[in-house]
Amino acid sequence: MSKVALITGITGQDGAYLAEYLIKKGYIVHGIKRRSSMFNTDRIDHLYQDPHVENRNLILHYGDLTDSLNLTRIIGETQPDEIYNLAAMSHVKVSFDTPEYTANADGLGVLRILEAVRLLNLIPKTRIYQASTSELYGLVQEVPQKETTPFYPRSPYAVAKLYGYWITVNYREAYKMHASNGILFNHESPLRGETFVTRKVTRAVSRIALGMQEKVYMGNLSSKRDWGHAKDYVRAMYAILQQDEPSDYVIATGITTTIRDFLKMAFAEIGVEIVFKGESVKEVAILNYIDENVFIKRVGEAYLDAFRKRIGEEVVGVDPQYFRPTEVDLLIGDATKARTRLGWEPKYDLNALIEDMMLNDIKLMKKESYLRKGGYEILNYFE
Ligand code: NAP
Ligand code: G4F
Repeated sequence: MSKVALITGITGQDGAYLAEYLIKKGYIVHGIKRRSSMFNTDRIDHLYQDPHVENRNLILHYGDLTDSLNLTRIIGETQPDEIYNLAAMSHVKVSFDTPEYTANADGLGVLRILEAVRLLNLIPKTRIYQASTSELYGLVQEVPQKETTPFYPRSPYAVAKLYGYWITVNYREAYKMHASNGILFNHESPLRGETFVTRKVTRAVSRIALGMQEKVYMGNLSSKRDWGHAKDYVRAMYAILQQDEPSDYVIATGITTTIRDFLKMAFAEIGVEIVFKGESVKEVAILNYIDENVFIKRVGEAYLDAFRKRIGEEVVGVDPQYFRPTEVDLLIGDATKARTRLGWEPKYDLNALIEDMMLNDIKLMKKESYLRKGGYEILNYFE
């Protein structure tokens, strides 16, 4: 008999990697997807099976974390062995614009799932993973941050996730549920949403190299993040639910890097050196040097002449609209507990992560540029 997993947030970055990972392990995966006016299944299209196929291993259900009745029905119908609650309004800056919705989905949504499992008498069967976050540490009280470090959330997102964290602990203690928190530090990939900083950078650097964009405007360049690869982090989620006893785990690489250095590394990936000048909102990065062999290998000879002409020009600027009312300045995790108890180790370092993201975005942006040119040709044809 195959094990059954239910993933909320299956259309997101982590949901897509986790679904693929569990299907490879022989699971039947049910996923909850919000209704939207477009398909919005790009990240899992390669896993999708037509409803008429027999013995499907991926089944999607319409649902929403703000809808208790619907969550309870889906959990009752699917009778999952494992629930991975990954759905969330996951953008920290956007949570300042939509604080009530964020509290509802990211905070109360967790309660709805726990309570559904309890009311359906599924406690002996169903194990629950809650997607908790290093944002809980916020204004950090200890460096590096580990499971025992006190929390100090700094955004409506983090405050909502704090509720999610503690209600998971409470249901574990009150009802002996196998419910665990993964306190995951930032993890990225080619599937990362386009408005998170790493993907914004790898897309912009690719577009600048291809002549599709002149400059990218950023927010706080000095904050530091502990970035890993999402592929490594979904392995940890799975390992957490395979433990005999539920518990909470920090998942992190233990290395922290500024946004400024991430930008330098992304440009370096295509053989380009940038130099930062100025301070605060006047800070800019200038295109300083091109290693032409690397540029040709990574981007292509066809783009070199135009790019060479840009030496000495600004390619990065600062726009205060991307600043947050309260910032998390430094995150760096200590994943000793995960390493010792789960045997978890990340396979990707930051260079390998950036290489993976840059290769993907250069390819994607070339395709976008080609289609755009094709689009114009078609328009001209009809004129
Ligand atoms: P993501 O790419 O933003 O995906 C979020 C998923 O949640 C999407 O499938 C989204 O659906 C879905 N969703 C949002 N609101 C929903 C609602 N009300 N009802 C049902 N589904 C909803 O996020 P991610 O990077 O994969 O992260 C997964 C989880 O881990 C999130 O809970 C996030 O807060 C947490 N986390 C992430 C990181 C990280 O660095 N990536 C670190 C720590 C914790 P649509 O596709 O329809 O938008
Ligand atoms: O990429 P970010 O938007 O991620 P953030 O805020 O760290 O949150 C992500 O990681 C959390 C785990 O710690 C998750 F829980 C959460 O769901 C999400 O996945 O921003 C990272 C840093 C911030 O300090 C931000 O101020 O980058 C800084 N930044 C500078 N310029 C920018 C920008 N962030 C964004 N999104 N866009 C910018 O232009």
